[in-house]
Amino acid sequence: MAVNMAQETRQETGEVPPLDPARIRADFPILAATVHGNPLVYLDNAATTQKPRAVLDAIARYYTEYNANVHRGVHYLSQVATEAYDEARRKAAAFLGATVDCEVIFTRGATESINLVAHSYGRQHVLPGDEILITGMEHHSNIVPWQILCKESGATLRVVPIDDDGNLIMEEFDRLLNERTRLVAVTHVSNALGTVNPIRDIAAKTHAVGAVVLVDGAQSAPHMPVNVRELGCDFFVCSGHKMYGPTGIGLLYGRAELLDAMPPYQSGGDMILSVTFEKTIYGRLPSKFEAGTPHIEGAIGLAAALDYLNAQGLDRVAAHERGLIRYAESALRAVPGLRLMGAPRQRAGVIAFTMDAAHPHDIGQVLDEAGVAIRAGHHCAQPVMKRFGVPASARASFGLYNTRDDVDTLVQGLHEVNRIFA
Ligand code: C6P
Repeated sequence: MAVNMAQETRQETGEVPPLDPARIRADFPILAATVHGNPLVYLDNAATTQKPRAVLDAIARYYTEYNANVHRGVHYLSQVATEAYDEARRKAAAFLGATVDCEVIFTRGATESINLVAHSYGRQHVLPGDEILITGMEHHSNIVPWQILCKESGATLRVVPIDDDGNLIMEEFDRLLNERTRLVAVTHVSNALGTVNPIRDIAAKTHAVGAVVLVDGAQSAPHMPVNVRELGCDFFVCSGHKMYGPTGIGLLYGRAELLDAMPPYQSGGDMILSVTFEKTIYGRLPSKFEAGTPHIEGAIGLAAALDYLNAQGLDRVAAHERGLIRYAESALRAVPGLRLMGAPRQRAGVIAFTMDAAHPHDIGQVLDEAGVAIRAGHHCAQPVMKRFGVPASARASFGLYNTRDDVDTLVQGLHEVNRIFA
């Protein structure tokens, strides 16, 4: 309440103070941890984010105060749990800018959301001779489901290449998009490069040829305000655990008209209106796509995470992280023998690099000794590694609680890498 009043006053005066990472850090118990005797510096936020106390408390409250199954019981606890679960969907819909709540389906994460669209929309609409267009910077989760669909349907997978800076080559996108294209699947932000893609432009062009666009928002939703209607996308997917929420819960946004016409992805309890041995009538949205007991705790925890992000303000989160990334880019460029992977026109969340002196796994290990958590490897984006001619990269990824001190500790660790290996 206090936060909202303060925000309202600031909005009235037009003053938007920057995020205060020190205050934010106090909300995340794990950030007080030490690793190998050093304070934890957590720079692996693209893999998963840490959780604020508000999320941990919301989950504990569910289990200690109103644990029950949802949409099934007439008893008090079930009604309270159902209200909390439905409220979580309302919050998720508002967070993404959906027109109606039932356009948001709870899934296990971005991966399951993409699989749902590939299996349901894809099998219904993609025929032999059709094309699906993806990009050269997709995570495996936004490649493999389309590959499988193409194999099953006789469609062709086309790939928009990326340039040396890690930007999409839009002239190639224009060339590859055509009247055979049924669906464009594109990441909003690359998890391997940090590139922010021009989704509005891509969506407008995709619609002009009569196709639909799925946006993989796993790496954008935690870092910037997202509005699916402003982006103009037909489907949008993201993962709760990358947005300061629990693992095992994610979102699929789909335009109601599209979701309504799609067949179920999985079947079972809670997704039907009636069942006889002769015939089943499916339930309406969103239950048609949520067979079985859902991840109730996950939805409630995610709603708490969205409340937390909203209270900070996504604009302020984006501004804070932009500043941090600029600072990190110039600090990393000053490390001898270090090469940044790509220099995208617009970057969010992620900076990846290689070093002459050491393999990314060795870099990761030396940093770990210093308490610094980064990711080393192919980041489930092997085509990006191939494009840049490396087997792997080291990747620092940022969240709203990271500070310039974190970057300084990272850079110190990289000098140590040079001291040991160079
Ligand atoms: N990227 C990373 O370290 P899931 O696993 O379903 O929550 O998210 C999959 C996924 C989809 N798209 C993008 C752009 C992603 O970055 C990810 C997950 C993590 O980069 C784990 S591999």
